[in-house]
Amino acid sequence: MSQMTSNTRLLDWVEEVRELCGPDDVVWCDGSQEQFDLLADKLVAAGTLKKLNPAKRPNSYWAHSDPRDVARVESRTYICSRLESDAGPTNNWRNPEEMRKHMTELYSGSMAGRTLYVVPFSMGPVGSPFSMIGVELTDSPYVVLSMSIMAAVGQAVLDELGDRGDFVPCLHSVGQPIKPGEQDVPWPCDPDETVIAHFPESREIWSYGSGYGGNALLGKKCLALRIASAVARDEGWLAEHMLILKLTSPRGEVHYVAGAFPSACGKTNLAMLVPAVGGWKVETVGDDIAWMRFGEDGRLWAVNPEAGFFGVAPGTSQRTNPNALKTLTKNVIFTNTALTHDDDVWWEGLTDEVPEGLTTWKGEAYDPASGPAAHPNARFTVSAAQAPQIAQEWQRPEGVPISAILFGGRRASLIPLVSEAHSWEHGVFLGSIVASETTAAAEGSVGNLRRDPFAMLPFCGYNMGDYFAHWLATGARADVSKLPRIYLVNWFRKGSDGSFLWPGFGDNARVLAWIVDRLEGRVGAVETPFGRTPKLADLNTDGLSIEPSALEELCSVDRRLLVSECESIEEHFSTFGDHLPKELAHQLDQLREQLLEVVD
Ligand code: SAT
Ligand code: MN
Repeated sequence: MSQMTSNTRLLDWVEEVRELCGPDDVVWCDGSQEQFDLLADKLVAAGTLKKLNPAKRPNSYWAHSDPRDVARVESRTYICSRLESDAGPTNNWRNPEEMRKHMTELYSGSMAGRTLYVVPFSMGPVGSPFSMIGVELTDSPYVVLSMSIMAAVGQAVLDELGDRGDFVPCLHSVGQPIKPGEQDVPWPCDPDETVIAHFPESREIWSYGSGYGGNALLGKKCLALRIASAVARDEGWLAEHMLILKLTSPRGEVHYVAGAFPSACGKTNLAMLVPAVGGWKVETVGDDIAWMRFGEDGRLWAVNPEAGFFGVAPGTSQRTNPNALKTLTKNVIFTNTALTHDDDVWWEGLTDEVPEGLTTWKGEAYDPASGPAAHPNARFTVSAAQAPQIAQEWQRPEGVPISAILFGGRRASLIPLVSEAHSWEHGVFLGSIVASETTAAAEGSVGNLRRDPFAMLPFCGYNMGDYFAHWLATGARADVSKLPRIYLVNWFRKGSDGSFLWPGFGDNARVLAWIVDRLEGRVGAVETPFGRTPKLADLNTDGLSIEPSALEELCSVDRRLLVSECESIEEHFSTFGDHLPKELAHQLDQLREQLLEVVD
């Protein structure tokens, strides 16, 4: 297909990349179903995709990657700002000119024997003033298909771009040119040379060597978080790694809630939650990214810039996330799950029994002795529009007004089930100290805590100390009475016997219900060092078998454990040097004062 735009910046850039990378031909993606199906057929013929059993899962495909290319590679992800201090202590930094030189060498001839696809995409609905347009040039048809699910792509985006419109150039090559006479492999990649580079000042993304997920679908983490966070800082809004859900109470009150959780804390499950308490309804607006800005009414409005879900399959089941299973019945690309004998997919946790005759994500006959059947980071890629629980307003250009923001981590001790921040500033402090334990930490042990502020550690496109300051400034210029309230939540608290105190999943709706009661001014609270926690009688426990002592423990803060927590926070804060806002140091001082009270 020939070009479908007269945007000269785009045309010049495509030509420049064609000369550099040397593909055999150039194909423009129009976003049509015909083109999608043609590419899928081509990938089936090449062995990259397998068509799943249409009687079981219509129009769905299974891919299994090179075993060396299975996840994002943070160690090879760079923020290439002019100044190293603008990337900050949590990012890898390279001088932009040096990086361009290095990657230009990598890209030279890298698409030989392949097709260069031009994928115009819009993060956010086409035409919304809040959307951002990108164009991904890629030599991976798998990426084209995935991008077509995760974003609006094609001619409508080019029409919106027009002759002079601006876009974020996103260059991607799997980095495995096909030499004359050579056979292609099903999953080309170049793991030894993989680089994912972001140029926040010129708003460009260059990715080389990986075909997987966040390394290759450049609209997602690269554009909608790393580049967008830098743009948001400059323009006075927030680009966040947050779900957005719509909550309706039995009284018909509607509240929209945003939430940031590090990976493996059940963010997708929460976004798609089926409440265990009668009369409550949760609908999904987004499961991964929220762009938030103040509306004319002074409230904070959030948009989900994505059009699909790129979720982790293992652990997804009828018990943990029935809505996800309903969403995955057709039109899905699965990557690195296991394959059943009758060409359907399976993963650990989907059923208690392991089906006979499985093929593993590596394409081998399943043998329990040689690891899981599905890769732990196996993914599904599916359009959000076909989710039964999608909120009708999920693509509203102006977004939804946020009432509450949740920050959560996986903490076996200390952090209560839920606590409400005293103020925006206190809430920013709580967001800045979000942490997750990689294993069940011994009481008081903080050795295996990973701080993941705002769940943005791998996704903040600039100095994270400055990012904290940006959050503080955002609150400071708002009408306080209209700001969302901020909550710290922890579904993972353990009792002395090492078992979870809280059932989680659908029962997390009980915590959401308490938050709504707080927002509506119906209930009081108890002061703790981390903010206000529920009076136990105010938590809806109908139908829940939980000991009162367990509830009490869940909502309590063991002040003795605060000693090591404060030390750990101090160490975490010290990494930001003079980029740490003084307000956060002050908040830590206030937390320390709680210690003095204990000693007294
Ligand atoms: O691969 S992605 O970055 O899109 C998903 C994730 O790792 O969180
Ligand atoms: Mn994510």
